[in-house]
Amino acid sequence: MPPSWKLRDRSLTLDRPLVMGIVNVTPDSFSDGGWYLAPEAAVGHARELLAEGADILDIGGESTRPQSAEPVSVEEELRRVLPVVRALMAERADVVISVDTVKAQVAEAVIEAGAQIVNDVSGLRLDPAMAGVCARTGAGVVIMHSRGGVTDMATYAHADYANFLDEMLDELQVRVVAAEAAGVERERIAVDPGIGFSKRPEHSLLALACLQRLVAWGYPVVVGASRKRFIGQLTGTAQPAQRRDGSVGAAIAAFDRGASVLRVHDVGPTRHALDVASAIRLAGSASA
Ligand code: HH2
Repeated sequence: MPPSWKLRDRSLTLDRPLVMGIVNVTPDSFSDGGWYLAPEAAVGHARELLAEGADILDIGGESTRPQSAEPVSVEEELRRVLPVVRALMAERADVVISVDTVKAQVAEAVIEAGAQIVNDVSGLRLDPAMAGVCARTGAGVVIMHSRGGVTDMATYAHADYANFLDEMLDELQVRVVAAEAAGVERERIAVDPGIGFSKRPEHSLLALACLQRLVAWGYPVVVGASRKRFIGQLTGTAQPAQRRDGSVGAAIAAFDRGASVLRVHDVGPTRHALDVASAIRLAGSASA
């Protein structure tokens, strides 16, 4: 039996890498803020990502953009996200939607509207009610490593480590243990090293280089390196939208080290690259 990830009312088979396409319904996201704030624009973008081969749509209404992330109220976040989720569910009930939020009330309402996954960049840390909502609804849960609050988690404010890998893995493990203690089933949990979150470029590189240590825990691993700052530094691209090719490189390196889900802006190119990389892996395992 291939491994799988249990979600609210279905499972995803992990026999090939999955692509999670990003739909930011925000005015201020670092790479595409404001482009898809109108519900029709976000739904149109989501349709394009599905046509390009997205397996999951990750819909978020609050940015963690470095330096300028503005906290958003529950009402405002729901006003941004719910119409998009409802319109997509009305069109295609089979679409797998993940809600990118740190707020339990937002997660609960969006699951009620049809989402399958809660993607919490705080690792269920910032809202004490979040783990309970995840446990009660039976949603799939992405537990990501970060430090600090929404306004500074994507900065270097908390990026001081004596031993980066050990500390990052220990802190993430604490969050996984807390989720399981609150009743979230192990089969519903995926983990994410949180590329760029409280991490300098060298930390992001190390998290990717040593991803196998996280993969070894046995949970599906989600990686979101798409268009992030370390890619800009490595490729000399100031504009996030210019970082597509570097992002595809990061996705392939993550897949090669065992990542199961790649969270990306550029779904089509990533899908093609992953199809080739996974065919090469399959051919290798068939001949072994
Ligand atoms: N990165 C961002 C947001 N959510 N979720 C997971 N699981 N992993 C990530 O690496 C991750 C995430 C930041 O990227 P983006 O959504 O493009 O930007 P913003 O936070 O500015 O909306």
